[in-house]
Amino acid sequence: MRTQLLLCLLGYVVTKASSQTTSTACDHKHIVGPQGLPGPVGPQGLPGTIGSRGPPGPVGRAGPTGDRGLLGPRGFKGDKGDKANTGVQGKIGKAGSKGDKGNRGYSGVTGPVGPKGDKGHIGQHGHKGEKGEQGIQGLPGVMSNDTIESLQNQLQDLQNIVESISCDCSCLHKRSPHLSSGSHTISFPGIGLVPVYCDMETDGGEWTVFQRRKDGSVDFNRRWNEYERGFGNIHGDYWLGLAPLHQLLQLNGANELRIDLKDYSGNSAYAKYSSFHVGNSNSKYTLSVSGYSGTAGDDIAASGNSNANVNGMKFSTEDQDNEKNDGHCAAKWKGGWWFNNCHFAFLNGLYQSGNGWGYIIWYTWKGKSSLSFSEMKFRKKP
Ligand SMILES: [Ca+2]
Repeated sequence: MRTQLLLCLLGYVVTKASSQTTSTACDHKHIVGPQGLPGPVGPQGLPGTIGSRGPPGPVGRAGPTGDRGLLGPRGFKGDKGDKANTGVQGKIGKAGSKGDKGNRGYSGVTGPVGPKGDKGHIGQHGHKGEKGEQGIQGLPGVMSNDTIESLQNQLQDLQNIVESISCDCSCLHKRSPHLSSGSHTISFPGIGLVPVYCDMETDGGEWTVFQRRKDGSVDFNRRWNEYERGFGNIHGDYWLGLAPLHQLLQLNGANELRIDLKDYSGNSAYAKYSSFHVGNSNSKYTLSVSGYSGTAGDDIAASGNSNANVNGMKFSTEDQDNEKNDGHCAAKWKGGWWFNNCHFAFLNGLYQSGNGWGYIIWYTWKGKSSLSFSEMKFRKKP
């Protein structure tokens, strides 16, 4: 049996090798051999073709927030905005200062004459001799409002005149504390109404200005009667007058004097005297002055200068020589002043830029170099 099997197998191998088809003595009949051993592993097959793309996966989770970007460039300027609505009205401002006193009103019209009284009744006719009864007296005419107003105005004028008689700027200031610098009219007994200028600001104010040189528009080479009564422009070059000056000083009793000066370069200086008086016309308006203080130097009452000290000197003009000079200072230097022999200060001199004794000078301050401004003023001593 085993032999048969081996023969068969051998046959098989032979046939297989010769690629001949079967037909051996072993493939028929009934001999079944044991199962053969598994063949050796075949060679590796070729790689398969690439399969088709699968479906997209699900969306992943959001990533973390990125860093903040850099500041972008400045944008273009925007268009002009529309006009805003009108604002709300502001609050009412503070009340203004009280205005100056108005001018005096015109006089009122005279009132109409009252109606005539009725005639008396005639007595009855018949009885001889009896006199008729006397008529009733007529009522007086009624005074119109215009008449009353006119009388009130006249009364006010009288009161103003009475109040302003010889009242200087100190006196006016005490009556009207808010009075500002400027001209005011004063009434003088025997002289009448005279305008004066009040300086209410310098050194405490209340100064009555009686001399000013500022532009040369007024000639100061004048005669005695003009210096006595005054001349010039109250707001410009100006001389109050020796007569009203004496009256005001006399009324005040004690006065002080202040003199303000300026040169042509704009420098200022002043001289102040704690005592100041001017006598009456009989004394030729003799000057009494003392108690200097200030920045200009003392050129009118310095005791060390016997020729230029004008304290106690009379006033002189081109037509009145009341000086101590053998010649005639006022005529020579062309202006009225309290000359001695002759002067150091001369504020009524020639208004002109120059150098010499005849100009407006204050020797201790600027020598004989002329000044562009001077103002002499007094006030009642406090
Ligand atoms: Ca003389």
